Amino acid sequence: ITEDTPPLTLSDRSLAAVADLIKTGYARRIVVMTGAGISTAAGIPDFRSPETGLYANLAALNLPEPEAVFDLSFFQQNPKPFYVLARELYPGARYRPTVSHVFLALLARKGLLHMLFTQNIDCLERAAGVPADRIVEAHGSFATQRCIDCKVPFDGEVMRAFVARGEVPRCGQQQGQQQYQYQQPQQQRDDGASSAACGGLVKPDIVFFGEALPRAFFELMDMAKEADLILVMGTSLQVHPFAGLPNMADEQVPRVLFNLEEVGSFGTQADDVLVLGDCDGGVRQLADELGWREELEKTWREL
Ligand code: CNA
Repeated sequence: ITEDTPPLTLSDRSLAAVADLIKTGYARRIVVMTGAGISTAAGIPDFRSPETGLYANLAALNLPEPEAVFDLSFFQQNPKPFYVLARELYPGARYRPTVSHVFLALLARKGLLHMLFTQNIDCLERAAGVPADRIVEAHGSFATQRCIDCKVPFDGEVMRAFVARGEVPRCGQQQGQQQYQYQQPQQQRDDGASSAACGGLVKPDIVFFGEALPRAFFELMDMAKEADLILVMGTSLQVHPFAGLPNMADEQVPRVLFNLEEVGSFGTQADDVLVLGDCDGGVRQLADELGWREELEKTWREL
């Protein structure tokens, strides 16, 4: 810290000082940015942790490179590896929200969550009780799906059954029939897509490499500038444009990183607090400082 460093708004770089900002009402518009690291404790591997990450596990699928599983042109040629992964990650009974997810739901319940930007596609924030209008799923999610050719949406329950069987759904298989049955296109929708089944591959609305992020991300990203406290949890901050979000607010705005490792520009600003370790542990410490620990554990247990 030099003479040029802007004035501190935290009394020191500790979770106790962060909790004070919240308890005194200074921090009321908390913006949170999350990644795969908040779901690893739920049993969902992240991408990049060596050995345990998804990319490490994909070796068995003989991909040209692990990232190919989220590459649209590869998917068009061979959608199977993606559906192996989809079966693993699919939201439902298998995975339960973590303490970190529940902490976010508490922030929302207390009217302190300005916006949650998540890169995760597992929908565990919703499952923990964060209201949908407080979440921007920056990389999409498994919540909806459509044909990659004609863009016609595909039924969620039929999709779930396909994924559970490890099969690749095609446009027109809404009834779950094994063979796609061709129907003549009947009419064009407003967006130019045909309303009839075309037999194209169906893909969940998660963002593949080279695909545009959802419109909501661009419409709502400026909310990061309105933050009076930023929490970043469980992300390597390697994927852009998401990785730029923690740098959008004014430099005086305190930022807290809950992560196994140091990432992005964390540590360069006077009010950066680095909580290195597993994020559930860090979140429990913050909950202790806030006097919310009992409520956090009870809400998590009773989910
Ligand atoms: P990433 O690049 O795999 O990085 C994860 C980060 O979290 C790393 O820095 C880890 O050190 C850290 N980490 C892992 N476990 C913990 C833990 N228990 N506590 C604290 N930190 C931990 O993942 P990102 O989210 O940064 O990358 C962006 C990709 C990953 C997005 O496009 C996601 O869609 C995608 N992804 C999502 C999921 C999911 O939805 N759960 C799972 C795997 C990958």
